[in-house]
Amino acid sequence: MLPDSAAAPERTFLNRRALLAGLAGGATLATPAAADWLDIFRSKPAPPPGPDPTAGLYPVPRNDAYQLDRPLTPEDVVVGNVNFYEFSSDKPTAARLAQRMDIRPWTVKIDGLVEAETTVDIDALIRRFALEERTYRHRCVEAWSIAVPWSGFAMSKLIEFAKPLPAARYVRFETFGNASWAPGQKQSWYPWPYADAFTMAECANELAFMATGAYGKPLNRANGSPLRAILPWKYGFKQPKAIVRVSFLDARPKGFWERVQGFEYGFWANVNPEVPHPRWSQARERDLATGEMRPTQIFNGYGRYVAHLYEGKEGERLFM
Ligand SMILES: Nc1nc2c(c(=O)[nH]1)N[C@H]1C(S)=C(S)[C@@H](COP(=O)(O)O)O[C@H]1N2
Ligand SMILES: [Mo]
Repeated sequence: MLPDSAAAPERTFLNRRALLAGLAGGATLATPAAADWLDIFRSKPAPPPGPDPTAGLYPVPRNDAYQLDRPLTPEDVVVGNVNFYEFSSDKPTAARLAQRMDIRPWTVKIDGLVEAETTVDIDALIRRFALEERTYRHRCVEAWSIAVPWSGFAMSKLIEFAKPLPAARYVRFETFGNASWAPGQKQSWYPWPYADAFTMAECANELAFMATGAYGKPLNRANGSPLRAILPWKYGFKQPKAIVRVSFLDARPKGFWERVQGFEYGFWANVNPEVPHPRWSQARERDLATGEMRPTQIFNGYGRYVAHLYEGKEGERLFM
């Protein structure tokens, strides 16, 4: 077994940077680390997942307001190739190892600037809201894209339920911390747990969504079951998976990737073909299923819903 001390943080981080610097346009957030490959051999088979207590709620009626300009990505591609650094930086490995997660019982803590802090059981939370299906485009900062039929509820309903105080300006969503499931969380140079945040206005936008399912069933663990944030006009790294905590804050927190590499990943992270990532162009995107290249659209094509949120903010690093 590779002791964690064998991977000195700085050294590994520098290696990773060096590898990335060598990748012209072949953009990934990081490169599979030796530890990931070791973990494949070490890992025990996942325990058989128990029946999901919300399975009977799906499929849910589709909300036709949000139409795609491309075919839905096949389910096996979306479930089998994921970014979930808690498990691995290699997409199929992460998808496989994520099946280890024990997602019941599961609670979500609501804290910070709210009338009363509370912890709510996920099944009670999911059953509070009428679930709907929405088909959304998803654009990863690594320049690949998918189109997914998510099930869930508007983020605004969760915010309403939480009863924030008027002083609340930002909402932060935090992923679980449990290194016994998630070997990536032993990589101490990452600022675990994964988290990211949005303004109250972004959360209130009609597009902002909490996914509890996809493809007509409960969300696969690999895609962030039992609860994941979706803001489809932003790069995918602004969508924490497997959420355990929702915090209402008066100061803007830094997200996971902003903390790892703030010169490359910022707070707003709105999809924009004209603002290149420091290491690659964002002008086009690769369909994760077919390899087809498409031009990337400003706000991932959702400008008519969200452009107004950023008026007057031109002085900020808006898009990365
Ligand atoms: N907890 C957690 N959430 C995460 C990530 C992660 O590594 N950990 N990756 C993000 C990134 S970069 C993207 S593109 C999307 C990917 O979602 P998918 O793997 O379900 O397609 O999840 C986001 N949410
Ligand atoms: Mo991403």
